[in-house]
Amino acid sequence: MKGFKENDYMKMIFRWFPGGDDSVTLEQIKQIPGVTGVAAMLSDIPVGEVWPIDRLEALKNEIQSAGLELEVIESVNIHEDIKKGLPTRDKYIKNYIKTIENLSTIGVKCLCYNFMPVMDWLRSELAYPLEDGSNVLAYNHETVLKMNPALIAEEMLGNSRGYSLPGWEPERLEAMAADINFYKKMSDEQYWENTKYFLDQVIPYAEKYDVKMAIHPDDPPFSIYGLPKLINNVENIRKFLNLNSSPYNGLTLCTGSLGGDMENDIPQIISEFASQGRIHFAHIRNVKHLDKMVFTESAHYSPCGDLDMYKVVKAFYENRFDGYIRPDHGRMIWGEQARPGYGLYDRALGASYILGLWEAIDKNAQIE
Ligand code: CS2
Ligand code: MN
Repeated sequence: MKGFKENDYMKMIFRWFPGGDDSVTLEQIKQIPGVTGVAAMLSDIPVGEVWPIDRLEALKNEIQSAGLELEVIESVNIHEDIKKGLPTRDKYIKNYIKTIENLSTIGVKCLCYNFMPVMDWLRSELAYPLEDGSNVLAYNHETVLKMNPALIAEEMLGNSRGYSLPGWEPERLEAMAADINFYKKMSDEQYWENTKYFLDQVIPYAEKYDVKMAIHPDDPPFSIYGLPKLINNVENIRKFLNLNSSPYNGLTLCTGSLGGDMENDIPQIISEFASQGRIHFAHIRNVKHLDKMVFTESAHYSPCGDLDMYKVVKAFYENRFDGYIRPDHGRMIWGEQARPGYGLYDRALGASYILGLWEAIDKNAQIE
């Protein structure tokens, strides 16, 4: 086995929001040991439009000036017409392909996206207090079902400490209630067909431009408001990857999203798909269940949550994972005022912890 120091396996990166929309700076990220790059996005480009090359170049230059690399784009969101399978989807798919070409031109090799209908991730609380005095994002299924879908956006944004929330674009929010009704009438199989249509159009270009597509799991990993779910358990992930068998049709393996369902065996899921070379990007975080479908996010350290982070990291290591890893959401600690889930301190602790596990597993492998 090759050594950790050669850094042939994974690259540790950190999510950063450009355009003054982050309390965390690139200079701070640069000081986290072992973090070499970022996952970023242009949040002001309306969903469905081509990401202009000059904007991407400027973003890359800004990141490189701070001594970091722009490794992953998280996310180029999918226009709702594509997910709905409307005739207008072809125009948006064409734009998506052009964006992939532009990403390739500036040297980005991995694109994270999701195919969740109507909304991106959802929580019932953005600042749930933990015993240690910190606060975290939390999910309670019953509370969510009682929330008025049309008002969710307002509630979420009202609690976001003034920051935009990734994946919650204003135009998407406006159409939310009507969209939910649309999907309620659509069969799951139709949704899978719409997904395959998108993949079959886009993946050949992802191959051509050498940009790996990495779909993010649905978060939470169970259906809400009658909306279809695709990426929430091992069977559905297999089904998704089989829709298009190219390795460019791959995953963002988010331990916390899949970990929302206590039935999911995360290390086993990682082993299955990493051994097939289908995981390109990993989000690592922990969750703590208070009940079935009721959980809080937690510190990364295994005893703080339900996931065994040693087993998680080992599953990546043993399958020679050579993609990107980032710590996912962290707690809000030490009085930090940042975007919910995306403070500096706890994510930096998470990155160091994951790197520590990786180093220990690697050094142990050398002497065996
Ligand atoms: C992220 C997602 O903040 C988060 O929960 O993990 O929003 C993720 O960026 C998207 O779902 C990927 O498209
Ligand atoms: Mn994630």
